Amino acid sequence: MNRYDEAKTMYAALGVDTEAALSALENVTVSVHCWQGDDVIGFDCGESLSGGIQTTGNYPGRARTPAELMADIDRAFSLMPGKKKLNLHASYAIFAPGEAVGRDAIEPKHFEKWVAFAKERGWGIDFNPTFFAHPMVKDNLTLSSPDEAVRAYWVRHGQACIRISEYFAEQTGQPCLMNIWIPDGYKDIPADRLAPRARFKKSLEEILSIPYDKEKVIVTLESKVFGIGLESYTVGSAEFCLSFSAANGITPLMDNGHYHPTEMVSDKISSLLLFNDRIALHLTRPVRWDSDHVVLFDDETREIAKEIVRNDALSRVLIATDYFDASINRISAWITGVRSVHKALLFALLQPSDLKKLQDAADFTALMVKSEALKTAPFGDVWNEYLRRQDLPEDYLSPVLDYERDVLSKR
Ligand code: RNT
Ligand code: ZN
Repeated sequence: MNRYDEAKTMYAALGVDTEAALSALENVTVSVHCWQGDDVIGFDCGESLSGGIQTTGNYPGRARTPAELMADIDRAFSLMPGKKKLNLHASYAIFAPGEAVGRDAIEPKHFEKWVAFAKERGWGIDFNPTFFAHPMVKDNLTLSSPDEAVRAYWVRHGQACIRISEYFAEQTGQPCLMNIWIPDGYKDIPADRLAPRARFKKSLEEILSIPYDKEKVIVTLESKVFGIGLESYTVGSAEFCLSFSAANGITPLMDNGHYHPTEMVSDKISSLLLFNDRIALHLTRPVRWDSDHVVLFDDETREIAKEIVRNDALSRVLIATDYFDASINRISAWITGVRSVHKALLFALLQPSDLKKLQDAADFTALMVKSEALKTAPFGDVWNEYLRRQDLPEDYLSPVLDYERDVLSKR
């Protein structure tokens, strides 16, 4: 008997159908962020990263051009299992030589190369307006700025991004999730917390006022607790973003690096599922702050996956990755994070359904014992089978190091 067959029998004894788990996982799409490849720099204005987010490390081999980033995406994505969407930021616009276009004037044509790239590979595209790392961010403010010229500039950027998102959906035949996140906030205690939020509200209403097909463009809004240099006040707080989303029929997005360290996104998913048809996630790994470390197969990632699976919400939770580590091989970082998401989902799919009954029967003794037993069930053998069925190697370090030697080290 091979190891998978043995694992299948062992899981069956626990009341788990490994075949059902494997086929469910094959149908899950993960939206993979492009920005792990180049430390969130993009191609449109060459500004260093700002907005309270930070990439740390200086590992050689960063992608510096669209061609390099596309090559790296190909190498990394080909070693990730499952269905993928490509998640782009507006700052990854590709301009013709000498062309200078403000972020408020970008058009679908600036993303034609990305569309061709995604279409050839059968991927959908998700999109993000880029409200950071740009000279029009004034005093750390964009959509909440009291300077009307600044605020209006970023409203036009948001509107331009809706049009580009619609173009992505039309071209790829898949809806485009367009996520709005702004860094706006204050380092120190503000004198007025209301007016910036009122301006943000007005700006979002203006962005959403342009006509667009809501079947094609799924607008999401991402909240945050604080950013580096913006410690005292964040305009787009959790309460603001949840309330705005509910009031305006858009979708809330939770990034699990955007809460106080003892607050868990895994605990928030069920509440949002009760009040939203769909919710969206940015999966990351915060270490003491929103540090955007590579996602690992850790407790909270598993707990988030369990909440999605056991609430039967795989089709209602739109899963994206969001991390950026520049201190290790970026291709390896990319693959490790996405593989970890799939691992966590597989782990969740391998939970027996009768655990809920133990809770209702107040049998917390058996619940603890059985949950602990599952941690050492032969999960690795089922995971390896999942990879085998997709023609993927268990070991991705060797191909990544080959690529580093042949390509990255020559940059
Ligand atoms: C920042 C947010 C946001 C960004 C990306 C690059 O804290 O998480 O989602 O990481 O848009
Ligand atoms: Zn995020």
